[in-house]
Amino acid sequence: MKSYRVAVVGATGAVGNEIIKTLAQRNFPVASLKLLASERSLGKSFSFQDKSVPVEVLREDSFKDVQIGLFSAGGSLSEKFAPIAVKAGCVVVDNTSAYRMDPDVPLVVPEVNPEAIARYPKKGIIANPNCSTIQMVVALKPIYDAVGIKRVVVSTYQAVSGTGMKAIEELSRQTRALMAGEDAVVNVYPHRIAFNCLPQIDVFTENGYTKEEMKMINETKKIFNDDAIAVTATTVRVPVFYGHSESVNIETIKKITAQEVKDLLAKAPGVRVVDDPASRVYPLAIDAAGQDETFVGRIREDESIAHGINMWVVADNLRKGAALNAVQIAEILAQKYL
Ligand code: NAP
Ligand code: 12T
Repeated sequence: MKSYRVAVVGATGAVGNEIIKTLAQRNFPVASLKLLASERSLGKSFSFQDKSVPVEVLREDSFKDVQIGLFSAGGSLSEKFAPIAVKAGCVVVDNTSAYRMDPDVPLVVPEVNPEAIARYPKKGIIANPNCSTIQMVVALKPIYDAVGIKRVVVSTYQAVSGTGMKAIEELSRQTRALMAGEDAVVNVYPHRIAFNCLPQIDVFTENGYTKEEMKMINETKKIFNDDAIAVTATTVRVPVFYGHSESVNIETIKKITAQEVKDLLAKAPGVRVVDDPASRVYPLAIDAAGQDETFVGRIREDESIAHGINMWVVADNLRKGAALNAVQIAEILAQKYL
């Protein structure tokens, strides 16, 4: 079996850390692993395949001899270093929003549009979608194929780990402070996140939506290669550490019953139906954390319209929402193209 020289850019971050774990858990054929971060991380190391791998500082010459680069160190670093890596002969799987809407860069969720990977040679970059988009389209795909989708209305309940290590620390520090009767210090988010819900993820755009909401709208159309799907989104940060939850309302083109949706999703790749209201069983963020699947429950007909379905979709935002999806892309790349 062939094996590959891999680099993880942003290795010390919430996503990078999960990428290292995912490569090991899935036995990705790694010939050599290079871990890259900022100067702040010099001296750190991670264990991989029973060896300790030191973190190196990301530099322009970091990509000599690297075949696959998994990037999650922020958009501006991807803008600068992805083209440098490609020039050195590396294929980049980018987790940031920098290239997602570039028409020459495939935006891929393996359960939905794996065929798009074939277009990677144009720029040498494959984009990983936003975490909230990924889990939604995994759950929409079987319905889209069966009866068509006219419109989606989604509201999200997003975990702080999506923002990175500093936000995980902020929620725990604020919670501990408030429980001890002290004041909560606000650094990462515009307002206190402990015991609160923030209807703002990322910055606002001119139309009054946030960037996170516009990512869900635009990325969904690109992944399905269908500009006719109407999507509207409200994205909300909640005081949860791991796992994004979503209320998804779907207007289908042809009629489909709730039972038919359950049957379709039960055999869909990457999906687990968790839906037994009589026993109070439905997907929960605390159960999805650390898992690979996208969990779907509360599947029911929207009785306010002729062709409507409601469902509740939960996944681990750092796994299927980021690291796992990126490693799955790398697996297809390795098996079919490298
Ligand atoms: P994080 O925990 O804050 O980690 C950031 C990582 O980037 C760290 O490894 C950090 O290294 C590194 N970094 C920062 N500045 C650097 C520099 N100048 N040179 C080299 N490395 C640098 O954030 P995260 O949650 O892992 O997210 C990282 C990025 O991934 C985000 O900006 C976002 O674009 C993307 N992301 C995508 C999804 C998705 O939806 N698919 C989800 C979450 C995040 P140090 O430890 O040395 O500072
Ligand atoms: N602001 O990759 O804060 O576009 O949860 C992912 C997660 C941006 C992204 C977050 C964000 C992205 C967040």
